[in-house]
Amino acid sequence: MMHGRRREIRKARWAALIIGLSSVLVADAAVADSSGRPNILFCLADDQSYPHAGAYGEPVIKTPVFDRIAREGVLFTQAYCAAPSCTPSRSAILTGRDIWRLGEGGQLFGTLPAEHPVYPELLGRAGYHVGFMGKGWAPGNVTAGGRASEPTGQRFKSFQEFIGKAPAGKPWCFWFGSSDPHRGYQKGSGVKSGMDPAMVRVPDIFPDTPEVRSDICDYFFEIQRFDRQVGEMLDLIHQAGQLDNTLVVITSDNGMPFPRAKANLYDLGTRMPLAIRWPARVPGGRKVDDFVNLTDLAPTFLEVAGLKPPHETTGRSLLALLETTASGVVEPDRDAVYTGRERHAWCRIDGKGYPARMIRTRDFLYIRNYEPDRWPAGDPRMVTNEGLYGDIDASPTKDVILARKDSDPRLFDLAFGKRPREELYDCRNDPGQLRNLAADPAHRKTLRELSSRLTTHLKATGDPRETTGEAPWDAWKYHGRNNWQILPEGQSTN
Ligand SMILES: [Ca+2]
Repeated sequence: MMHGRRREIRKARWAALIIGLSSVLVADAAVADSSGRPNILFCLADDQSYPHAGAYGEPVIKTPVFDRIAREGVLFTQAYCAAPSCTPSRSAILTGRDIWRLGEGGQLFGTLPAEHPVYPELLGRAGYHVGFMGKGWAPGNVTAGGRASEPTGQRFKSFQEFIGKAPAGKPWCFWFGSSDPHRGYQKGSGVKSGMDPAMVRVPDIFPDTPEVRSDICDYFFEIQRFDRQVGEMLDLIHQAGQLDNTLVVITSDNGMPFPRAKANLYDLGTRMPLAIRWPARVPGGRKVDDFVNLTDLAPTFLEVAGLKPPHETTGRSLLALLETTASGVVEPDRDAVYTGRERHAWCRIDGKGYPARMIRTRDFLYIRNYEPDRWPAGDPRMVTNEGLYGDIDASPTKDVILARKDSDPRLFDLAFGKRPREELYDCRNDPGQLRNLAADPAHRKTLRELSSRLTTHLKATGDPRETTGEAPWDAWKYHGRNNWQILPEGQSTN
């Protein structure tokens, strides 16, 4: 866990680097690739959930850049990350592989073993000018897995520097990893900027209090900053005359840093904003309801560059879908996604994780918790940087739910309590995913079907949880700082 203040300083530095870039003309910019391969600009928010962008109808937040990409390109309504946690989600984006195929790349503060090729490396070998700025593959230890360099390519101080150094005649591929809207926040910044907290749509899982509304505004405030920064980069590409043949992707690595969101397999943890624009080949103005996983991006980037994805890839290229003129359901077999989680923060005795997998279809969410005796949000006897329940970032909203434990035990239990081995939610009638129907006889058939489908997928993709029953994750090294203490028996406040 990065200390909040240090993170703020780092974020302020990034903001300072980018502000003002739009006024700088790019001299001698690279001309388009002679073979027609597009540039690729990948913009990744840090902890932003669906539907928190203007294009999805969210009334308070203003994201004109995301909305433009959606309007002139394709807006996805059912996009999911591969894991609701920074490092594994980024490992999956970079490799196009499910987290259970990535060894130590599948958990927070792990390492990404060199045996798993990443798309920036493959594009670099194919002649692309590759770089990144901000948060790349992180947090974790790059070299422990046998890599000599960052999986996201060469680090640049700014996008201006990167694009200025792009060789003529070569396409480029850039990863912009924002640290927004990751915590910490400047408390009250959202409301102070003019947002009306009364207009905020408070998800069902949070108590509707002034503190929670303000906390959500602070989160929106940071998403808006990310959006502006992407806009400044688009201005530079426009000035270079390359916007038409640049594939622009805007999405997020995992859900909002609030209870039962980030580090959880519910929609607030896994369902992502996603918009893609590429005027040269992608008809715009479309909304697509197919279920896509962010693992689909790496094979997409490889395909537009004329490369085949490596054999181990589980994602499926989106190119055919992008090149149609269709809206709604375009490829009917994209009717489900599978995601999972292992260890997130170091917040259980002996560093144990909370292993779980899920399948999300249009109507249902089914979750399998492999160790239901463990605490899903962290052990209540373990004090971490994030307080108790260390898988959930310290926050005003977390404090409100903890303080209301006795007056609102239902929300407390949903956020922090133990969970049964199986969970089933009817997303049509319970979009907040609060009523577990796994024990409901009326849903037994659905439960069996989804359970079977999940098992089949996990076995087919080689998940050790289902194939050998081995679970190496808990024994793997955690490359973060472990600041924690265990309270004596009986001293836990919860
Ligand atoms: Ca994140």
